[in-house]
Amino acid sequence: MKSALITGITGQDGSYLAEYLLSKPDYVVHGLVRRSSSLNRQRIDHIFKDPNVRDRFHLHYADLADASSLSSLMEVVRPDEVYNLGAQSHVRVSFDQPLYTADVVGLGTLRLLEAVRHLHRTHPVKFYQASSSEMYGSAAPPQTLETPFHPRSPYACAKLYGHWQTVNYREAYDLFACSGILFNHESPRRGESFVTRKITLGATRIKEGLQKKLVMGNLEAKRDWGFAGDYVRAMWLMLQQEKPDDYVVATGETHSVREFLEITFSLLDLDYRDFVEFDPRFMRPSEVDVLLGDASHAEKTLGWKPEVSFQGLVKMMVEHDLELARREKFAAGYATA
Ligand code: NAP
Ligand code: F7E
Repeated sequence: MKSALITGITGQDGSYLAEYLLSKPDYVVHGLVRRSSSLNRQRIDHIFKDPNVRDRFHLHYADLADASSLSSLMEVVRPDEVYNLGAQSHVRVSFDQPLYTADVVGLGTLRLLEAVRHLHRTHPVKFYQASSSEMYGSAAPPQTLETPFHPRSPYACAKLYGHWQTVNYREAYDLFACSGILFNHESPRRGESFVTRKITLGATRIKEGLQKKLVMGNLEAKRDWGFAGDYVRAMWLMLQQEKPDDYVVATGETHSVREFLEITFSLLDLDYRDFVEFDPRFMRPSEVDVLLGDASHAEKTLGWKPEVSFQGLVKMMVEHDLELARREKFAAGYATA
């Protein structure tokens, strides 16, 4: 059996990656969870209910801010593959909490790499780092592996630090360490405060009469949005190659926030202009205007291609959130009946 350790297992990507690895009969999956006052395991609860996989799924308490917890965990699990997906991943929030973000995202990666390096002396380990297209920041599109980085937020600067530490550990210690530079990827499991999910949740609640307005920031920003389920396959493929490398993972299409709004509302037979209001609270001190990735290296080397189109992604999220809104409406009606 192969054993994988995932940080960020309770997040969007962690949950899809755990499912994907467990769909292979030869994987045991260990997830790092941090302590919270109430459990936040909604994205992975279903795995524990699946009799075919639950015996191969284990959670452990640790934290990327706590080096000792990471080295203890590494000794207990002795994983063959480590996927570092844990992060304070919200760009806007990173302007409010720059030091915390740098600690967890930047130094957290270094702490994990150190624990991996120590284990690697007695047990071979492969390492995946969740790097981000945010590292390109204001660099002109299309962004490729050769494009110089120009980060525009504390989050992006911290990710860039993690990226270079990953490259350096590969070069200095001959570690099998890959950095996946992933462009935005979304799903029905996307956190509610990221723009795509905020739109699909808001629009479907408006449709069901549960909300009147949707308050937004910059509608002109453009992103290369893919489906998270497609992107976790690329993470796994990177660790199955003969040599470690860095990869851009993207769809090669870019769309504005305004377009995302238009499509979402029109799927619900609504016009977004009747419901969307501007609030400067959602603007960022420095913005990333256009992201558009070139994934040709991943396509050629990994044989990876996205399967879900942009339109398919929006539809998937709208259908999911419409069902949620209908259930919320039903529950509210039931409670007041
Ligand atoms: P997400 O949904 O925000 O999940 C983040 C995960 O990190 C959660 O499980 C969270 O745990 C965990 N975490 C936060 N602080 C931690 C700490 N101090 N120690 C350990 N774990 C901690 O993020 P995602 O969208 O799945 O993204 C996965 C990774 O890819 C992140 O590193 C993100 O920065 C990066 N990335 C994402 C995208 C994208 O478009 N989604 C693109 C490029 C790169 P809690 O549940 O306890 O909060
Ligand atoms: O914003 C604009 C906002 O927060 C996208 C993270 O996963 O992807 C994500 O970072 C765009 C920005 O994602 C609102 O100004 C307008 O231009 O969904 P987002 P992000 O900042 O691109 C990268 C690749 C990561 O690595 C990150 O971890 O949408 N926007 N109005 C808004 N954004 C939000 N959140 N809320 C608004 O109301």
